[in-house]
Amino acid sequence: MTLAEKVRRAVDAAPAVDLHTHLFAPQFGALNLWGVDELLTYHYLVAETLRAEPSVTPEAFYARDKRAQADLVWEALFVKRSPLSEATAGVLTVLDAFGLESLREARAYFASRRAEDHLEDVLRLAGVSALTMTNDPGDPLERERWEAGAEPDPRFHAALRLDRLVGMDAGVGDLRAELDRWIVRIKPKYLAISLSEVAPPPQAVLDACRDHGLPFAMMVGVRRAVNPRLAAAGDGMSVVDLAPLERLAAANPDVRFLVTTLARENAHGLCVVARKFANVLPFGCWWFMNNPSLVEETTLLRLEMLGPTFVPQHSDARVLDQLLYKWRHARRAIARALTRRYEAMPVTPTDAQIERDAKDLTGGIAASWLS
Ligand code: FIX
Ligand code: ZN
Repeated sequence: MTLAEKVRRAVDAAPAVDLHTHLFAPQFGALNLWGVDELLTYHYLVAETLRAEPSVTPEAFYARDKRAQADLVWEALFVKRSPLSEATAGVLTVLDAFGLESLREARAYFASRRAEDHLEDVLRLAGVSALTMTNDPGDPLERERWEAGAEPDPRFHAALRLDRLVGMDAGVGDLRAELDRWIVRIKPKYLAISLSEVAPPPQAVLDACRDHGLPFAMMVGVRRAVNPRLAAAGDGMSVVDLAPLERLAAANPDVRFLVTTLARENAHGLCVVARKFANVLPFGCWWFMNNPSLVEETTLLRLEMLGPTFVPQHSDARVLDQLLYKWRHARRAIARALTRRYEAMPVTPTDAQIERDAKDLTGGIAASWLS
């Protein structure tokens, strides 16, 4: 077996711990999305469809029901054109994993599945042992579930998302009391926010993280609603200044920061910050970075600058079945980057070394930050 094959096998076999998704445990009812129509109406594909078919206005697209939107996406991106983009390739990887060849066959298959069985199959096929949700108490549907006493499947960890809670118009009187209340209720593994620029969070957030021993995740570089007509598909990105992150990490050595950036241009700078501050963990290739070429490039860069002390990828899945493609594709890119680093070593790594590194990178390091 070649070195590349050994690494590929080890990375494929290593359980993934998914640090950031938008999935919900089955206990959240309709918030738990799965099936081919959900896959096809993923906002990445909506953006690609509206680009490929400019005669369809965003308003006309969103006026259709979900099944009709999915039909349009299928026709535009899979029938009239070859599915060459990463998001379209992802749909094909999912269909292939279940041996499905057409939209019709896929719809019949998903309609025949029981949610519980489907969850087990997807987690097993994707090799995901645990994942983190994005839990927003500002979302009325979600809030209702938590307040009704939802206890999520133990493989689904909670993460308290603060975008709305600390937003300008949140109207939260006593933020610290509100944070404590939600931390006790949902038992999050970390607190998180998405930002256009790195900005220090309110003191109450840092204090809550410190007192509860929870990391604070910052997802940096998103510019919301650059094209509001596209709704969920309308966000853009920007390159950010990472100096405020250095100041934040230096001023709060007892708080752990999980950080991901949206711009390719920030990947290198984030590695430099992480070299200076052990309380900063670079994680994942977020959203517009989640392309196989960029995942491989970024993982190689991080290995070169940090060794195996970062989390190469999270899925950001919104639809359960996406775990299959996001992890399958990420594993290939991670394995390629790891192989290149082993090839640069003067001695061949042992099987045990390869296995250890693969496990650390796909799940071990993420798990240690979640414990
Ligand atoms: O803010 C986030 O967590 C983003 O990942 C999402 O808002 C975004 O819509 C997404 O799904 C990206 O993959
Ligand atoms: Zn996300």
